Amino acid sequence: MRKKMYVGNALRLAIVTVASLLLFAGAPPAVRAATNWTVIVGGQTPDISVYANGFFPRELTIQTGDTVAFQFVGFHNVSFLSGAAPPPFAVKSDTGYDGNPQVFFPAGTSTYDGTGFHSSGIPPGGKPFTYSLTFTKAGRYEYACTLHPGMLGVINVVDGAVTETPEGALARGKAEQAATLAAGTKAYNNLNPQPTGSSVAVTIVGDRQERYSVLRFTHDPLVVPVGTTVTWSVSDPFEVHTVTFASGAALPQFITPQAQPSGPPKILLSTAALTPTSAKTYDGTGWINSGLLAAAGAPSGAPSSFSLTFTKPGRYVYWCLVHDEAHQEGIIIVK
Ligand SMILES: [Cu+2]
Repeated sequence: MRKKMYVGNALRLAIVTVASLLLFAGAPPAVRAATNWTVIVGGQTPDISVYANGFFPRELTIQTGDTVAFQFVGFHNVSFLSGAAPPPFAVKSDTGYDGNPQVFFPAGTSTYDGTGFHSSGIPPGGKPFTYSLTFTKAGRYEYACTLHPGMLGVINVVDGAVTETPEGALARGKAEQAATLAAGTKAYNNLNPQPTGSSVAVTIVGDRQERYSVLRFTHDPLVVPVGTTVTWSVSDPFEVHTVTFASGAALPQFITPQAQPSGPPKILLSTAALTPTSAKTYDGTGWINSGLLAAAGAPSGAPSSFSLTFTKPGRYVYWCLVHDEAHQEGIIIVK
């Protein structure tokens, strides 16, 4: 009797279990697995003439608990400021200016609930770099690259279902990045200023909406008569630049990490690059430097233009000391 009852209970349990499986077979799972998404950080043309200062896709909607892998292409950071002001790029030191550790080094945990300062820091050189952050609370989160003012992205985190797939979002990001690089390339191809009378204006361009910077001065060598005054102006919202005639001298390295007895290295900024010279004319000799130039209204407060008058025929090469590794080099032929 006792044994029979046991068998009967087991049978009932089996029937209930099968019935439950049939009942739930067509329904969605109650708990969705956390999903990984990709955002591309930056981008560049093969010759680095055009630099993408954007997050691709610009805006992404994910579900609470999902992780975003920020995949770096270039010199940027990913910073979630939670409403705080972006940290300045440079801080004053005893010897000059240092790069701000808050801009250069990682900060915060690997989860984000809409509060605190979380940053990737800059990518370590020479290898692919990905920064991953898991979003634990619903909300609309703006984030920034604090190296490039105005380089912004948005992660929307929702508790409900999302319609886009990670593959779809990545394809959208790649298409946005391609459009940015195409717009920048078009701008670069049009950089051929012509002298008007005894002056010529060279504009260093970038575009906040299209999210590019052109890391060149002119597309072709600039040809001017002796006595011409060239005025360089920065209208690129993202970058700082210099106009530097070294007359054959070695170019200083703009950023030099200096190891410390403990903790992270100091980030030394080149005093030679930061310091403007006073000469107003150039005859092919000596060190001429604009110091940092930035678009009007940029957070650095740097001047936006620099002028130089060419007094002797010759072929002169000049550089931006911030972007010389990206080959930001210009040529002026004075006849
Ligand atoms: Cu530059």
